[in-house]
Amino acid sequence: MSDSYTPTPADKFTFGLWTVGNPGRDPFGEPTRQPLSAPSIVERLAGLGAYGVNLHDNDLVPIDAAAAERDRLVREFKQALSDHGLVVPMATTNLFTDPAFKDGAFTSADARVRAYALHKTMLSMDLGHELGAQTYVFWGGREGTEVDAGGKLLDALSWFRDSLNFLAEYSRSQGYNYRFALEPKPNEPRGDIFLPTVGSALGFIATLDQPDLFGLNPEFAHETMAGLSFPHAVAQVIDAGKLFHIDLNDQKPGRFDQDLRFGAENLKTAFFLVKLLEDTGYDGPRHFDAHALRTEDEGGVWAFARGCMRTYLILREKARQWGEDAEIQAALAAYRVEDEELQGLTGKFSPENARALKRRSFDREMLGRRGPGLEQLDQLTVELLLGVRGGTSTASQPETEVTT
Ligand code: GLT
Ligand code: MN
Ligand code: MN
Repeated sequence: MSDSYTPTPADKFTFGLWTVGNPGRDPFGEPTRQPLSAPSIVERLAGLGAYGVNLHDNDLVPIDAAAAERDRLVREFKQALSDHGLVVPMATTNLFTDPAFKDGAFTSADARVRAYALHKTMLSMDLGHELGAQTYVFWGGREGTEVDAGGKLLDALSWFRDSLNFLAEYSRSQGYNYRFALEPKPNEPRGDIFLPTVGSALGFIATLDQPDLFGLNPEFAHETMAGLSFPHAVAQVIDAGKLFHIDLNDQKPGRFDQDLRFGAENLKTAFFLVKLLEDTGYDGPRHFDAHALRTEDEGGVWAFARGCMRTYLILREKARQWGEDAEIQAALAAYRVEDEELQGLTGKFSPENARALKRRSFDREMLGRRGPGLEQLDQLTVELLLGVRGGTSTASQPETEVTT
């Protein structure tokens, strides 16, 4: 069945091979689903209206594959992409599964591991480029510690910086011209991961040799795990001109990284996120870094994938209705008090503006008394989301006559 919430490639929805391909393993239990081959994932995602598929090197090519095996897997994957019209907008390196990386990759205290991490990442960047990827993600899952007795906190930041500078130069020297996106996460699998939040990553980028090549890949679940608001984090990333990619999913605060179906848990937050992305004209991929519940069989996996995309499209439509809802817009206009003269004085410093402001008297009590109407504005938003306002309201539909 197709309706106006059926995705098309123009919506730019992407999934990782590791997301729909997640077999349902967790730290306490074995996989509950059969592995899916990369070409079969491409075929199914295309059938659902996705735009692209992303991958780690080892999602496609096992870490110990011989050259002939690698070439066959890459060839078959490329064939599936061209048969089904899917693209690979983003690639990344698995620097977390192999035991060699148990105490970090770029930030390992062992110089041999740091060198191996660079070696593996360059080969993975070669693969990503061969597949057409333009964004390269760094999720430093193992870059962190459980104990700080090793005394490497400052060294780790410096090793991390050297590695990113090295790889940015490698990209340039090869003509790959990747844009790099750092993905912060506060913890898991490490007790504490370096660059734990969006704010930390933004601060770190400013210390790199070529900061313009680096941006963010913020993830809904990761900021939520840190007890932070994802729309607030994304707004700061947009303000900095650094939204290079985005990982959409959902999460209960205070839990392990759940990677739930987009919109499964925090619908209102998801709504304001979609509204932010759409209002600000984000035109990159909407990547769902989530996976089906471990309870599900393969049918559940495709229901999950379809659900992520449908919820995004439904929220996008809700955001449009919100912008056209007269009562909501009136409440919004009342909330945001304009004062041309004062805005003229505060917008930019000049000695005259400063003098005029200092001379000015303010009715402080009146300012404190004013109720800005946020309860009403938020309730209108909730009612719109619940479908009792505007086009979806049954109350506003004319009654149909029942003939017997
Ligand atoms: C891993 C992690 C994700 C990252 C992926 C990219 S791998 O699944 O939980 O948040 O985006 O390396
Ligand atoms: Mn996650
Ligand atoms: Mn992610």
